[in-house]
Amino acid sequence: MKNRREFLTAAATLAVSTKLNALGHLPQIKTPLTPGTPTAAAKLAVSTTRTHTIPKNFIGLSYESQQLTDPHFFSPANRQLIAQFKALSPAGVLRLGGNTSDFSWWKPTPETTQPPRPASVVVSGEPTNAFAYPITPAAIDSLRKFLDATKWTCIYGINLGNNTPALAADQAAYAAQALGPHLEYFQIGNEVDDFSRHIRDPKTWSPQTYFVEWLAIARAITEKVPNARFGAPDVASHYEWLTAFAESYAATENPPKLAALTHHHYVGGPPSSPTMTIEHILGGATTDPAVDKAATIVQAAAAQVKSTYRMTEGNTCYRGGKPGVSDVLASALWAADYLLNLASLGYAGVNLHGGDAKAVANSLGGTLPGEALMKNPNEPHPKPFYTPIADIDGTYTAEPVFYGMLLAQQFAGATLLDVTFDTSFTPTNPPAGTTPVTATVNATAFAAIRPDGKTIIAVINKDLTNDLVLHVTGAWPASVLRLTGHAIDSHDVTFARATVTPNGIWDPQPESAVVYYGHNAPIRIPKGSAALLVSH
Ligand code: BDP
Repeated sequence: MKNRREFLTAAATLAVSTKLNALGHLPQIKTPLTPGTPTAAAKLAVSTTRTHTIPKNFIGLSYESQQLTDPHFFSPANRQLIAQFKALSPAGVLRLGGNTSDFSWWKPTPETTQPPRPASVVVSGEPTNAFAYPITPAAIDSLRKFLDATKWTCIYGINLGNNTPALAADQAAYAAQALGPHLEYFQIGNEVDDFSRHIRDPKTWSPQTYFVEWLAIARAITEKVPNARFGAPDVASHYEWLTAFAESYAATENPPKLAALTHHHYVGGPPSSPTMTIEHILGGATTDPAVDKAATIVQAAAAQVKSTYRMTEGNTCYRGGKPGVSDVLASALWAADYLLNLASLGYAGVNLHGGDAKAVANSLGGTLPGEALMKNPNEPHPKPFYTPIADIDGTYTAEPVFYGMLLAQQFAGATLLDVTFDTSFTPTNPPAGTTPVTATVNATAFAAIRPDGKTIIAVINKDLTNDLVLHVTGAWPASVLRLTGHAIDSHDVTFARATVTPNGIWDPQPESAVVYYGHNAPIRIPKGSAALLVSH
């Protein structure tokens, strides 16, 4: 009975996104097993030692604040978008921010006009002040109803680039009362470490001058909203600003309430960069060094100020993503791996960036540079290229990154278990039908115990050459969901229940949905795919 219920729940979750996929290839993608593919082995031991519990609201999306100029976007009428949010997580976090958040102005009444820019603002790079836009109470009221419908919460970005404490506090007060329990916290300023590139004088801009501005606005908001909490400093890549922020914060008497230290992460970019490739985002033999660097710095800073830490905006490739890299199976594997890695590093959550083509283009000065790299500009395409949910010809569609996030979402609320993962294991009797090779396979593994007592194991085979035969210590019956597609560079991706033969090899002809994993029944995970095992 239990098994059936579990199956139905998984099927229901997947059905929503499946139905909405405009390209209509889900859920059955036949096995990507190719006879003769080199097959390496890996051995996984899952310990009973529990590390920490992943928050239920770990998964999140990040959208440009400018999205609020259309009150119909985050609105109860946008049913398809609501369905996609719910399919991704029953309790996710929507972060509003991005470059455009520093170009908004608060328009409480129809008569209010755009205030003059403060004297400290020097607009030079992109986006320019031509992209300034008003935020109205109607947009925030509509957002509240969208959050009611999705049961998501919100991290609300406030303009630091072109704002005054008084106007910021008025907008925050409205947002706090309108969003009510859906408001997680405010963030003031987006990627403030890069302000010297476009909205502040590089000669004077520093973590210290930033903190003075941040504090003035955070205090003004706290005066009007006494329970207001903040995430900061939301830096792009200069992680030492996290340390500086924590130091200034710790030295401040009676500081505003801090909920989280926040930073961003894009694997690389821009789209025209020849190093922005599938091989690059999947990491080859080395992992992305910026991930560990950011984690080490943010963990120390968060310990100093006793806060959580969250990756509030990121994706594969900055400046809107790259076609053929950010919107294909490789990006789904990247998302699953990156998110589970951050979960194991103790992050409170992660928001991958996306949204509407126009809002993200505006965040970059009006265009998406990836458009010039599209092989066939007439084919329907997700834009921005990295977006988890795309508007394809008027239909909100789950994109590859979405499915990687959906795999990671299965760990939300679960408690991580220590794993030992040997990626250059030599089995004594490789399964029939494989072409064994000795190789270190580029794969990662994560395990957790869910509140219902079931063990889940994710194995992400990022290797582009070798299939992986997984040997798991112990032997339990389990169901398998797999994250796969026709090819590593194909747009069609699915995360669905897999069928396997009794000996654990993926079966192109659906027969059995249960695998007994363990030494005697290794599981084959084709190159460029991932598997999620759920114990019975
Ligand atoms: C970040 C910005 C965001 C952009 C994104 C990108 O915060 O507004 O859309 O990069 O370049 O730096 O894709």
